[in-house]
Amino acid sequence: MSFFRSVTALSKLRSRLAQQSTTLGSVRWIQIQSASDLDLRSQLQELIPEQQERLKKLKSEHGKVQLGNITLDMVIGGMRGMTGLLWETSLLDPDEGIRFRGLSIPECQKVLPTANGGEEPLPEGLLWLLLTGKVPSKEQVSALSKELQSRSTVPDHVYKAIDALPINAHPMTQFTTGVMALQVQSEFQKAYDGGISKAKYWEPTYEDSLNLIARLPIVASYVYRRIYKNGQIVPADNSLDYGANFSHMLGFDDPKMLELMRLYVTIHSDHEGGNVSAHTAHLVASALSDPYLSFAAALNGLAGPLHGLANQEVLLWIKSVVKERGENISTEQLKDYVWKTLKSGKVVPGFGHGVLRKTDPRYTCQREFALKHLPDDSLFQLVSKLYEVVPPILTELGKVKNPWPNVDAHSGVLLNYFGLSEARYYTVLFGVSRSIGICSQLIWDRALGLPLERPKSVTMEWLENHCKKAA
Ligand code: CMX
Repeated sequence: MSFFRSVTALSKLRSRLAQQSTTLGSVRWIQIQSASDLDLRSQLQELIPEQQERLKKLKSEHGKVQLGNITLDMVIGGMRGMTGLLWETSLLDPDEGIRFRGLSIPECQKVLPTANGGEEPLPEGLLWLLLTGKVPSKEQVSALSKELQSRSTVPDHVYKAIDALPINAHPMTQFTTGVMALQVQSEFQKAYDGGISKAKYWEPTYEDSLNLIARLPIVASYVYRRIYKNGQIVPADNSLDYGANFSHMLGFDDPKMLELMRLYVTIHSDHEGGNVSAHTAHLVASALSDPYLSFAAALNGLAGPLHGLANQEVLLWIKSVVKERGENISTEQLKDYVWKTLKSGKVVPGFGHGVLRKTDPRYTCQREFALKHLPDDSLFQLVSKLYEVVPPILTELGKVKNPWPNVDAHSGVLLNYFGLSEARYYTVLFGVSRSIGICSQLIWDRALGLPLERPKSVTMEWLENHCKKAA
């Protein structure tokens, strides 16, 4: 796209967004008028009463409106397709993919502030968007960057807790242990013990959430350097933004890797509320467990191979293909390898999804990044070949609802290209990113006063009897 055309497209998008209604669910632009415009917490403080009213009105006027029928298939089929959660920060369309506060990934790439000279969105900008529903200005994003830096001190006992684990403990186990150790400083727990009123729950939740988001890259990079770099720590560089500083602390300073990390953290942040990690955090927090406890629980779900661990599995699987058949594997040989995996009773990692029914736009934007920055990389070319080979085979199986690649099919080869080749570590990166979406929603959970989550369960006997009566 020419410079002129992209500027025109951007200004059209800006005016479309500006014309949208003034409710939180749609995006607004803000003119900076006072110092409080630069302060995220003050912005939230202003928004909360109007959103509380909005929810109250929905409940009182439409509380009995039906949202669909629950079938037996849904109950025994992992609640697929069952609408059962309120999640404000993002919404997933099966065909289009994720929208963060109404904005698709390409739209976020166009409107969210970037680093100087960079092209990818800054994760701080996405955090602002998810929390407020407004696209932040560059000044707001840089104020938030500084605020996160000011919150990023990790107490010594956290490192000691991680050090107590054997070096070969899975990186996700070490990371989650670090998060649990951070919990010692929970503001929410302190405020609750001190008898804080319900109406104020969101305030210590906000403090914990921002502290947690700020500290996670330090804990995560400590785990990486401990396991893979003989414990040699790279100190933070506070001249850098959130994503770039994370990459720097891991030990990667190539400007393209900094861009990749900004993009990576942004696109992995949130995927509506029903996925295992987001739903777990929301459920645990509904018992008024603080953000650290809730997020640690989410990480344990993310560490499962059908969810976040799939990014590790993809790179290990791709490397096993190369080890067995070489980088120049033919299309026919690749098909055989996919069939071999399936016939041994395993899934093809990185393909399929519980909700999506088309190629994941998080895959597509990583593919675009690869086409721009590493088009000749042999593993990227293998990933491209898999895009042709795997979907027809999964379709042929006849039972796979979505044969297309998901976010995890691509991330590993990008990280590997820039030298972050330790696949077992990849889910930790996903975890750091996920904190942005999960914590944003947890703040709204408390601000909106959402109740304890407690769905009804039934036994097989109950279902049999119910079906007999219904027949
Ligand atoms: N390879 C082989 N079989 C697959 C498959 C894949 N990639 N995707 C789905 N299937 C199978 C399922 O295992 C299931 O088989 P059974 O009926 O024998 O149990 C059948 O197809 C139907 O599954 P589905 O309804 O299409 O998919 P689900 O909603 O049950 O599961 C997911 C979704 C992601 C767990 C599944 O597609 C999968 O296992 N993919 C590979 C792992 C992966 O990439 N996970 C990451 C997802 C993204 C993320 O959360 O990070």
